[in-house]
Amino acid sequence: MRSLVILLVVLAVAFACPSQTGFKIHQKRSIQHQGREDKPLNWLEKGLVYQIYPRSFQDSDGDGVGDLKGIISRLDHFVQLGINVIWISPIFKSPMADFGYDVSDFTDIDPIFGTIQDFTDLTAAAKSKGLKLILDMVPNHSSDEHEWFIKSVNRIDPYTDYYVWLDGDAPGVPPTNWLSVFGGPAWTFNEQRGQWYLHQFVAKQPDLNYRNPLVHEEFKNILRFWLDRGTDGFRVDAVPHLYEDPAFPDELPSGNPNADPDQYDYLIHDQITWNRPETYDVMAEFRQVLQEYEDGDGQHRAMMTEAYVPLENVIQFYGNESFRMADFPFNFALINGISNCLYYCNTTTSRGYPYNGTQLRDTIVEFLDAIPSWVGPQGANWVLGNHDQRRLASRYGEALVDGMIMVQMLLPGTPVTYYGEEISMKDQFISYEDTLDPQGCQMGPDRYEKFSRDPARTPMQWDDTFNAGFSTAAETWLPMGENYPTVNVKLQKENLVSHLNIYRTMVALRQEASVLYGAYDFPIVDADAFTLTRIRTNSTSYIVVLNVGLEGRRFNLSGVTGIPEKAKVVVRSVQATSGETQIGFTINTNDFPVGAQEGLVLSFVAL
Ligand SMILES: *[C@@H]1O[C@H](CO)[C@@H](O)[C@H](O)[C@H]1NC(C)=O
Ligand SMILES: *[C@@H]1O[C@H](CO)[C@@H](O)[C@H](O)[C@H]1NC(C)=O
Ligand SMILES: *[C@@H]1O[C@H](CO)[C@@H](O)[C@H](O)[C@H]1NC(C)=O
Ligand SMILES: *[C@@H]1O[C@H](CO)[C@@H](O)[C@H](O)[C@H]1NC(C)=O
Ligand SMILES: *[C@@H]1O[C@H](CO)[C@@H](O)[C@H](O)[C@H]1NC(C)=O
Ligand SMILES: CC(=O)N[C@H]1CO[C@H](CO)[C@@H](O)[C@@H]1O
Ligand SMILES: [Ca+2]
Ligand SMILES: [Ca+2]
Repeated sequence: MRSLVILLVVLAVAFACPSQTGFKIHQKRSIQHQGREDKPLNWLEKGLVYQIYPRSFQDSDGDGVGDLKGIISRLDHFVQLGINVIWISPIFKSPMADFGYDVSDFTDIDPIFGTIQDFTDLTAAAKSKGLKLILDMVPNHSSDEHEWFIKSVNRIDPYTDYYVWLDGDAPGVPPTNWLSVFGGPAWTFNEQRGQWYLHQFVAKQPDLNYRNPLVHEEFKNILRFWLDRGTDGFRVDAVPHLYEDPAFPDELPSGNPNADPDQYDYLIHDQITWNRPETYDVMAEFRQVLQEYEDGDGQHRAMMTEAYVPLENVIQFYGNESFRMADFPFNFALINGISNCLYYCNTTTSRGYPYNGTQLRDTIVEFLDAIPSWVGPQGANWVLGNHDQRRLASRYGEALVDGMIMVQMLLPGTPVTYYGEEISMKDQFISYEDTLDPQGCQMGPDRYEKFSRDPARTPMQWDDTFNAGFSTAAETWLPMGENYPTVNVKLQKENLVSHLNIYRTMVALRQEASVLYGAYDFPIVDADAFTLTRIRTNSTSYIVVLNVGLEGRRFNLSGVTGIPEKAKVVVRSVQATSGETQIGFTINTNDFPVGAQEGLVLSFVAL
């Protein structure tokens, strides 16, 4: 009864929104979708995307910062885990005011990461190992040290209008009340030009002017530059911030009691500085560039868009049936919680907490049901963490990590892994003195902990030697995670019962026909239980049984469509201790135990 009430609330919210092209909520929530086996899946639909934060992956030259040569030396990690797509956060030339998200030359590699030659070596090495490479494109802004900006300050054409410049209302008064995402005004006065420039992020990240068609051409050429050098696609950053209302109105207060007047959440941004409809046109232009290359050699090129916007707007990034735009817009539902949580709208909820079973199911179903039928469930994607969020193990608690990975890997659609998730790395406490993230620094010593993204960006923990094998430097750019002597790749490889081995098994299961194409359903769900089946008749099929509760319980799956009386345990969470559910055992599906916060994957030939 309780869950019925939630269902009605969810539907009411969904129906209250204007209906959009391609956006549809099915009335019926119990699903038995069948993937289409007649439609071959491309490498992204079949694959798994792994996000590398390059400063923290592997340092090759002992300066304490990760680099491209370091990544090359670690490519076998992906091969061993069965990962086929790597996405690297920005590696372009940058003064590093926002650690690479402030680009001063979009067609060069920052010396801290290496050279164009290193990049060429990386693409060649990746290709030889069957890995696809995705670059992170940052179209909303450049660095203030970019040549375009310097020329724009000096009104040198054609750069004069490459950025968003305005006169103030009065001397010292910015043109609008707009706030930067990282806090403080979104406008900075430039003495030389005698005007204010817009920056939706830090002052060193001036917003490019997308009302100027030349800016579009510049960016399309940048995409071509990297496609010519073997890049397989792009992840496009901060998309909802591309356009601003051309009338430049002030924004209204949100009334959010948790936001100070200098904090982004203090104002409502929708349709003014954020989430404007023109954004989709730019993404369509970007897709056309990818299509040029795809038409040239028949190889798929991928585009993933980053947009923390309401679901109905997220879905529009798929485009329409005659023009597929993004391969997928990132689905942050498993980070943000259910429904329409706006960008940083509620830091408490967006930083997440363990779900109950019904909530978890509703969150997943909401996204799957919103995907247009011409895309199909294989066009979904599931993000559990990234460099802007608390790590999975810190958000859900370590005990739930394996269960969440099981769910992520068996859902239809592409899993996205943030580096370190495969070994369950945790957030590392970092003092204010050691804090580097502008989002943390901007907030000062009393508030930085809530905002700093540094804790989730500490170096990859490879082994138990000095600096976890990440670097030989006396000091790494961010401190190492303290738990690296016990939480690292090497130990978890050696230990049969480990997060890494569960991760690897799950990646392999994802390649089974029942998981790529089978029907999915959530047969038993309540406050403490979540189950997901992937069933293909007469084939090896799977069920994840996840107990999100704090006490052990027994399950009875008799009556669940397709499940026979006996099934085999193929994976279980590291903390599992029951003698009844050891890996490889055959169990009776009508009565078996699952411990607190434990996940179990059973295999069977579906009836
Ligand atoms: C599909 O999207 C493209 C690109 O945005 C647009 O040009 C086209 O008109 C759309 N087609 C339909 C049928 O809506
Ligand atoms: C944010 O979420 C938390 C947890 O659900 C809630 O207690 C708080 O009131 C919310 N804050 C706002 C401003 O909605
Ligand atoms: C699950 O959590 C939601 C949100 O906190 C709550 O409204 C709901 O009652 C819970 N459901 C159950 C079955 O406990
Ligand atoms: C499954 O196998 C049975 C027995 O061999 C056969 O009768 C049935 O047609 C098969 N079903 C499918 C969907 O292949
Ligand atoms: C499992 O459920 C079925 C009905 O769905 C019931 O007949 C059976 O007794 C149950 N088994 C156990 C061991 O509880
Ligand atoms: C997840 C992500 O990539 N977030 C980025 C969004 O854009 C801002 C500004 O470029 C970055 O600071 C974030 O890291
Ligand atoms: Ca280095
Ligand atoms: Ca913008």
